[in-house]
Amino acid sequence: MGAALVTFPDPVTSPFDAAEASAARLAEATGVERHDVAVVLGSGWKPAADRMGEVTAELPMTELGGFPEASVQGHGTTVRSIRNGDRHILAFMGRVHLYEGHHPNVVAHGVRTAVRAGAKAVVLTNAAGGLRPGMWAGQPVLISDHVNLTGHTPLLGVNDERFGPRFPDMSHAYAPRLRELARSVDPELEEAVYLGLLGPTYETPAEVRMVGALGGELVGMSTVLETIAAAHAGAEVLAVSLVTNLAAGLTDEVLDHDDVLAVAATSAERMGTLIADIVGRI
Ligand code: 8IG
Repeated sequence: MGAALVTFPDPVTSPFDAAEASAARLAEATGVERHDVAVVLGSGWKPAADRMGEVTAELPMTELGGFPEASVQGHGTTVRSIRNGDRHILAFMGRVHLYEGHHPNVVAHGVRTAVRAGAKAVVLTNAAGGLRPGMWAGQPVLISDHVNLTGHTPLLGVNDERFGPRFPDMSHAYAPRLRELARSVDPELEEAVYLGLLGPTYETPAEVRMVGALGGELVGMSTVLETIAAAHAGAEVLAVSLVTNLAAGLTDEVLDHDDVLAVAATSAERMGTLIADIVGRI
């Protein structure tokens, strides 16, 4: 008799089972039974992880199962378990994007794993283009709401009631309580509507005008699917964009990812403190 072939649940066909299995691996690998808060660190936000407490474990995301191989991701993204007082923070040191060719359920797998690992709050960070007059490169902005124009959703297919309802309410997707808490940490934080596109191109000038006409004040290529998955699963979401450029067409400058990263690097220190302070109070 051959041994039974044991396969890891597929986040595409069994997102709940995959998240449950990854959460179990996380508990085993970190020795932490439950994580209280999850943080997803996007471009330019990684230094924030160094300010959130004592790192008690760090492992490649691929070790949890359900995440794309490192070769596809380009570099080995890790996940950290961080102790802050009596809190356990789960920090993803990067994310998976739709434009890399991944299924929406793969994009949402980290957030779902965090929720199954116990996280009641999910903090999402990203770099984004800013459209609202007065926005400046290096400015952190709270996301108050979103427009999902990616054309995708992590809720496609048969709904798994173990996560949440078929038709989740999204009127408070970005938790008012957490936004208030963030503004109590930094009263100068502005709020804006984030419009999510597939990418990977930045917008043409006509597309920037479209984004503005549709109510977008920030534009980017991430976050919206993770917010949908977290809200569906009943977690509170806080999301912060670092404005790294004025959206194309609003300036004469050509958008370059290196410029985006340079702005992020300049702001890293401040963003780290901001997120650490917020996470410490959630
Ligand atoms: I950073 O201007 C960053 N990410 N779609 N547009 C889109 N994504 C972005 C932008 C931008 N800047």
